[in-house]
Parts: sequence; structure tokens; C-alpha cells
Amino acid sequence: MEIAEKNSILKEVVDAFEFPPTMLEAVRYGSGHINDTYCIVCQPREGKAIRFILQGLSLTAFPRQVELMENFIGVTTHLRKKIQEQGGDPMRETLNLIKTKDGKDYYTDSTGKIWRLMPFVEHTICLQQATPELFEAAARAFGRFQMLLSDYPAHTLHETIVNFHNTEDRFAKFIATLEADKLGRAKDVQEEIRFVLDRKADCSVAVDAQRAGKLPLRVTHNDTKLNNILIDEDTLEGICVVDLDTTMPGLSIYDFGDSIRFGANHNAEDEPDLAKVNFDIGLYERYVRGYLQGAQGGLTKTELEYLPWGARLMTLECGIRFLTDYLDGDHYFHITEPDQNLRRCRTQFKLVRDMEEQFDAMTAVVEKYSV
Ligand code: ADP
Ligand code: GN1
Ligand code: MG
Repeated sequence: MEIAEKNSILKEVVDAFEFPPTMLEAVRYGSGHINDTYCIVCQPREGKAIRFILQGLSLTAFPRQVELMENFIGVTTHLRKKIQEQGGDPMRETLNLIKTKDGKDYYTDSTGKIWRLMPFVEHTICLQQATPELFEAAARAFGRFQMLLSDYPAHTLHETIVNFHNTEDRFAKFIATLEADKLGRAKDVQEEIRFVLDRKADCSVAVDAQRAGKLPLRVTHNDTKLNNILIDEDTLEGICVVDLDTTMPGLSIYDFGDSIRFGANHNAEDEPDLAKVNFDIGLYERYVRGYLQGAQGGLTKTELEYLPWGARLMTLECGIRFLTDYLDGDHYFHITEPDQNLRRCRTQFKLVRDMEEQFDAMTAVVEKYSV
């Protein structure tokens, strides 16, 4: 068997689960920035090879790992029931856990990190960038996900990362990191720092509306990137929402906004050439249409009004988070090159500028599909 990373922890983890007879390989998989994801390929005695997804949860991002898995189990159990009631296939339309040899839902390794094993949802595609059709399909699926969870008892969910999308709090953490300036990097990123400081008031827009009781607290995914949805190869519909680790009480505008942040453009998140980074209002329109269709009229008038702010804020917030991690020494987001977090921050800020310029048009698009 080829274990791509000759890593003793990985061997320990693999040994904790029961796999079909011959394991062919265990290799790093996907392009998530947080968890350690592996694809395990096994050859049973008969039939075709079988794939699994094995994931180790980041201890840096998720210090409350047991609570996180309680959320995961609660949410997927609820989704499974709903999917079944609606005549769907819960093995394809949500994530399922495979138990350890000693009957547990996950394995805790000798460093305290939790690992979970899931069947690989086959005959699906996972995209980094979308065509308009597939972006709209992803939007429908994320809208539907929100509605499937609309009757989930939100108070039973743990806040896996406290203040995850509290942009005001993200601003405060940025200021603290800037003041510490551990690596002396601040002097070289003055323009980016100014960009954040100039938008301090914006950081309060969503939390102010929530505090004023204008926006309802819902169960939200909170990380609705395009690569967190699996699209059926044949129907080209979004079928399975993955990466449920941040599913907790939140605002619908966060889920809408994070999808726009990542998908309504034609560049990679770390594209170095900012001339190639442009917010595409055509893609935005397709997402609005799909999301509202998937949400089936379940959003309030005020939520609809704030959707464009969701896009602007999630993009600003993500840029602030990348810049904060850069100033802090790149401890949170996985990087493969030294300045990657800075490049990611710059693309986000370029997109924020574009959205600021086209904000009236963004609002008009939502109005067009809200009637
Ligand atoms: P991260 O938190 O690091 O982003 P994800 O849970 O998103 O981790 O997993 C990383 C990638 O692995 C996803 O973008 C997706 O491509 C793939 N993936 C995750 N779970 C499954 C699954 N059950 N079946 C198929 N692919 C999966
Ligand atoms: C992380 O795990 P992943 O790669 O799907 C991050 C999101 C960011 C995103 C930026 C738990 O998502 O909040 O928006 O990177 N997840 C966590 O690409 O912090
Ligand atoms: Mg992911």
C-alpha cells in the first residue's frame, strides 16, 4: 500500500478503522484550507475498488472537537431523516460516518486530534470555479440545505468557533494582531491595512442588524464555498453539502455571501494578478436566482434586503482573516507558498472594491428575483 505521507499518525488512524482487504493507497485529497483530508482506495476481494474520505480535524481551527462531532452527528441525522421523507438517497445527499473497529463514531489519535471516516460520494464533481449553470445549481442546493435545517433545534448546536462570522470581532482580532506585529510584516502591507481600517463601520452592518432583531438567527453552514458542495455527474445538480464543521446558528446572509465571495468571479482565491480578479455580476445573478429558488420563499423581506451586504461583508471579512493570519505567521489557513495568505487577502479586497462600485446593481438583482 502506498501511504503518500509516511506518517506514523496516519498509520495509527488507518489501523483504527476496518477497511476492505487490500488498501491500495492513502493520499491527500481536495483543496480545503483547514482539515487534513485523505482519499483511501481499497480493493475488496470482488468487484471494483472502493474509495473513502478520511479526515483529521484541525486542532488550530477547531479546539472543541468533541462538540464539533456532536453537531456533525446531530445535523446529518436530521438531514438523513428529511432526505428520506422526501424520497431522496441519504447515502448520497448527506455525509455518513463509518464506525471505528471499537464501534465509535470517530477516532481520537494520540495527539488528541479527531479523525472521521466517510464513504466517498461517487459520481460527483467538486469545483473550484463554476460555469453559470453549475453555480446556479450549487445555489439551489445551498438554499435547500438552509430550508432542510429550518426546523433543526438551533439551541442544541455548539458554537464550534465562537464569533465565526462576527465581522466586528474579526476586525478587533485584526487590530490586536496588527499591534503585536510578531513578524514585523505590517510595514510591507500598509495599503491592505488601510483598506481594513477604512471599513471599520462596515464590519458592524450585519451584527447591528442582528442586535436590532432585524435578521433571524438560523442554522447555517457558514462555509458555503463552491468546493464544499458535490455535484451529481449525471444530473449536474448540487446533491451533497460537505464540510459541515461550521454548521451552527448564524445568519442566512452569511451563507449567501460566502458563496458569492468564492464563486462570483473567474479567478483562484490566491490569484497573483489582480487585473484578472473581477466580481462578475452575471454569476451573482445566477446565484441569486438559484438560492432563492432553493430557499423556497423561506427568507424574510429584511434578509432579502441584506443579501448584497452578506456578499460584501463575507468577502471583506475573509480578506481580513487572510491578512490577520499573514501578520500572525500563517498558523490558521494551510499555505503552500510563503505569501499565499497575502495574495488571498488582495483578491478579496479587489472583489470588495468591485462590489462597492456595483452595490446598487447587486441590490436591483435581488429585487428582481424577490417578487
Ligand atoms: P476542509 O475543511 O479542509 O475544506 P472538506 O470537508 O471540505 O475539508 O473536504 C475537502 C474536500 O474533500 C472537499 O472539497 C471535497 O472535494 C472532498 N470531500 C469531502 N468529503 C467528501 C465525500 N464524502 N465524498 C467525496 N468527496 C468529499
Ligand atoms: C476555510 O475549510 P475550507 O477550506 O472549506 C475556512 C473558511 C474560509 C475559507 C476561505 C473553518 O474553508 O471560513 O472562508 O477557508 N474554514 C474555517 O477559503 O475557518
Ligand atoms: Mg472545504
